[in-house]
Amino acid sequence: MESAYLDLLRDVRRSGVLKPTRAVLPSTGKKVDALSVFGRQARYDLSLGFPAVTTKRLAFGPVVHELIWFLLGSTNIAYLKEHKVTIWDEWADEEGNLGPVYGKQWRSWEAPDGRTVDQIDQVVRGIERLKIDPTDAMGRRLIVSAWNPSDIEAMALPPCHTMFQFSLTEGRLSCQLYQRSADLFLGVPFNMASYALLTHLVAHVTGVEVGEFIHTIGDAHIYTNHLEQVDEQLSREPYPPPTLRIDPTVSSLDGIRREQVELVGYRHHPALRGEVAV
Ligand code: THF
Repeated sequence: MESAYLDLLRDVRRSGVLKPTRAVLPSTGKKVDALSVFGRQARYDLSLGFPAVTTKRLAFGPVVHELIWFLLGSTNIAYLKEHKVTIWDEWADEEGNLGPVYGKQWRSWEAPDGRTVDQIDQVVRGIERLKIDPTDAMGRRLIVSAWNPSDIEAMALPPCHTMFQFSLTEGRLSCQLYQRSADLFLGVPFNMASYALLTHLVAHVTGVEVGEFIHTIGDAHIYTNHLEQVDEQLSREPYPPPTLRIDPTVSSLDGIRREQVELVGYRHHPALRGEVAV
């Protein structure tokens, strides 16, 4: 299941170009370099299992909470803090605000005339229409964009997951993400799980089966402070993937709770720690 991920990790480890970056390590305050390639794609067939990495421990709880937080439309880390999720702390200001990041753009993108657009709701309604009429105009327009050029400067960090598109084909829902920048060791296992979970949830509430998650990446990199961990990870043999269980009473993307989704049969190698570059 995770072989596409491991192949990409191995590819960048072997043939990435060493480049300086803008990011610093909080522990040293120094800039960190990365091995980097440009333009890659990995595919995961969600009908075969959930793409949680097994070659290290995936912190699935934080993945679920982060996605619930995006779906709440929130851009303040208060919800994450309440649930002891710290992954956005480094970017928040003193009040916990991140500016108009994912939650804002997904749920209430501001139009020039003052209306707001709920892109997630539009996608769900589009899929409902496609179930009735496969020729509906939404067929190739099931798109959510977090990249809002006029809001970028107000964001703590311009979105790494810039846009995603769903496709409903023969009753199966696939999702393709375009990620402009991907921290292969720390972020990508998280990101894969997050979008796979979102695809499962959207399929669940619209009553369709899951298809593929397709991860298209712009700059795919390994920070040099993660190289030892990556070598250890690449020496490990993956386990069979877990499956995802969603509480059958979940009927909407609004109000989903952490306990309503779980990984079943998640067998994994020990955790590998790494410091996040900010
Ligand atoms: N910046 C960088 N450099 N890498 C990223 O992955 C990243 N993100 C988000 C925004 N900027 C980024 C933040 N998401 C972790 C995971 C996701 C993050 C940030 C940090 C992390 O440290 N994960 C650890 C611990 C998880 C835990 O137990 O809480 C891990 O081992 O997975 C990409 O979306």
